[in-house]
Amino acid sequence: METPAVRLRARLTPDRPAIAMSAHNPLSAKLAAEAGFDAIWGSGFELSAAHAVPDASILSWETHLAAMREMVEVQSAPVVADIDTGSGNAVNVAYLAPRYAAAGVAAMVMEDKTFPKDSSLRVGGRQELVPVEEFQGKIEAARVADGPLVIARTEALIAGLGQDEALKRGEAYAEAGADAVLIHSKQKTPDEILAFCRAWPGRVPLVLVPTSYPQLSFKEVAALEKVGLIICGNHAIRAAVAAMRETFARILAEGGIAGVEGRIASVAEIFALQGDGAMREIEKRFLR
Ligand code: SPV
Ligand code: MG
Repeated sequence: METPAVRLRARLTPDRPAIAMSAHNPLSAKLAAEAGFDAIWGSGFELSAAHAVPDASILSWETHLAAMREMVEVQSAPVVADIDTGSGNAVNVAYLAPRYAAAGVAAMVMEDKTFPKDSSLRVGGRQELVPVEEFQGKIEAARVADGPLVIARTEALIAGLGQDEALKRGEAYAEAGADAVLIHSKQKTPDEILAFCRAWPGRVPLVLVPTSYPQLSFKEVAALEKVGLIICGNHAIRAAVAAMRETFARILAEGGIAGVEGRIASVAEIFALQGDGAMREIEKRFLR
């Protein structure tokens, strides 16, 4: 059966990693798919930012799940859902996973931090990890027959526990049934991640989120032959914020909207993104 998970698994090719773009609503997901990204990253950071709250388990899982369902509905690239810690223990995960499966997501990324989580990128953030065995139980609870892939994310490097602990955790998570392992780092250079990738035994593909070390190109990652998916973690919301700030400031500074006209999307473009063409078909067929 060609489920979103099956499609995504076939694209986790370490000699040519899939590239996912972050999204915070259906429109950004649609734009990412239109641009040609292989997958959509249903980012908790972006969704939290879009609600103007911290990425610290403030939004409910229902809010995140609803956003994932809406992203699946409006475009056809596989959606990789960032379920953070799974909102609790393995029991919570066992109830969440079928709901994400029903929403049509291709994969769920679950991290080994304690609930409530704090953002990995936050300076001085709370980065406490659950015991390995506990997280293995959560991975097992996340697996649904014919459901989303389970990508286990270790925060061992983020928590400052070092490469040996990160490798131990990654291997234990693959052993528990994870389809891929996301290894995250907030070092400003890729050295820590490159060392981890080279030491990784390759039982399952790795996933990287190179926000902190943007100098690492996709080509360099492909050359490692260990990474199946590269996630651009927050580029949709950062692009949107920068564009809105610039436009808003210019309108006020210029005392009118004429100056920004050629720099922003046209109303016709927005109609097209809203699916106006499809609605016209419906009108033709059914409106009497
Ligand atoms: C997210 O985008 O929500 C992530 C990636 O989990 S990071 O913010 O780098 O932790
Ligand atoms: Mg997140």
